[in-house]
Amino acid sequence: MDDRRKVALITGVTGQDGAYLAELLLEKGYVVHGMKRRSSSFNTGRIEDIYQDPHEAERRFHLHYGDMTDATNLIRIVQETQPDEIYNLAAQSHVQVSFETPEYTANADGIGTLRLLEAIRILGMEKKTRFYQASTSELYGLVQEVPQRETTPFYPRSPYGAAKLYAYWIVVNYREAYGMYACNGILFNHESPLRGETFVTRKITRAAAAIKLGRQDRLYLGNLDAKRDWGHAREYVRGMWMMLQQDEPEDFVLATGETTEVRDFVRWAFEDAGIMLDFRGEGVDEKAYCRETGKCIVEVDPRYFRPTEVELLLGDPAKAHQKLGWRHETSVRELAREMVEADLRTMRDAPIANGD
Ligand code: NDP
Ligand code: GDR
Repeated sequence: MDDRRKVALITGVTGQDGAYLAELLLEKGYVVHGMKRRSSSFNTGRIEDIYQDPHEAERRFHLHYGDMTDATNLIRIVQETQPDEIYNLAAQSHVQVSFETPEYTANADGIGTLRLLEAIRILGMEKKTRFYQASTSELYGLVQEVPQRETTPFYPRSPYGAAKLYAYWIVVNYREAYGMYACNGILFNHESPLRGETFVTRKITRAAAAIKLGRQDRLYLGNLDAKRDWGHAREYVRGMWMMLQQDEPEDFVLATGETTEVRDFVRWAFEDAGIMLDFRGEGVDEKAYCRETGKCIVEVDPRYFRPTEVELLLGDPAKAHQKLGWRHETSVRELAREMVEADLRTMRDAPIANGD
């Protein structure tokens, strides 16, 4: 039975997108292999629902230990799993953290992508295996054109963006040099209740829930003026799969075509938690107060400012609409509500850990 099923390998399966993609591919009948890092504590919380006991006879979901910085182990995993499709989602994906760990970020996100492509080539699988690369709207960085589309020039503004720029071009090069079916999905920000706790949307929705439940007093944030094109992760992983089902490999932007200030996301998330906010002041002096109690709830802390910032992201998903038939469905307003409701539910049942 398994012989006729498609086989996928997902790096970064324990992350937000990895979890949604694994779920989607299992629904589609794939055998799914996921690569996870060894960690001193459990890091498989997001894939608990699809985890299958290794003793199950009809198992279609398998986990392998691996790391993007370890070439021999990538070669072994690709050889053992013989995937029809590889989704390279593994990355040190936090932009601000990349300023503190630039070399590691370049190694995992940039050279890691090369290692995986080389694994395919060394094993002679260029014609068998299709490759998806998790490229990013961070490539656009300093605004060159709005809205940003596949042809917009890149100008990355962080070690993360620069590492992903290398990955983008090495994917294009391997496609052209070796005829590989390899695609870049240039994805704008996508969020969900599974979003990492230190990305701004989830940091905000968790804080809104915690403050509502009386477990936290204040939320400290950085640049409230930044604008992002935020969509729902579940819908974006569907686009990744679609990119690998075309006749010819191409690069695609996935975005909603709408942009929102961080400040507005804060306002909506707190509103969904039942707290109306008034913003006063500007820049580092900006604060938000609870309309009902007059208490200061949100404060700007310059330690969250980035040495170089990406001020405005707004994507043009026209090519994905036309060629893939992909469209986003959830609005950013609905996304905020879903995330706050999920955080309220989880927090009512469990204690919270601090984090920034
Ligand atoms: P997450 O940070 O949630 O997940 C990243 C995954 O990569 C985790 O499984 C993580 O493992 C794994 N990972 C990190 N470093 C390594 C390494 N050295 N070796 C092996 N695995 C590693 O990211 P998302 O799911 O949000 O994003 C998926 C991909 O898409 C990333 O490449 C990201 O840069 C890119 N992207 C994301 C966008 C978004 O808005 N979410 C937009 C555009 C691109 P662990 O769980 O152990 O930390
Ligand atoms: P981003 O996401 O950098 O766009 O990268 P993030 O949510 O971290 O930041 C979005 C914007 O919010 C501003 N901001 C803050 N950000 C964080 N994390 N914490 C804060 O306290 C805070 N205050 C304001 C940021 O300055 C920024 O302007 C995400 C990641 O998923 C990348 O991997 C992916 O490639 C891009 O999205 C597309």
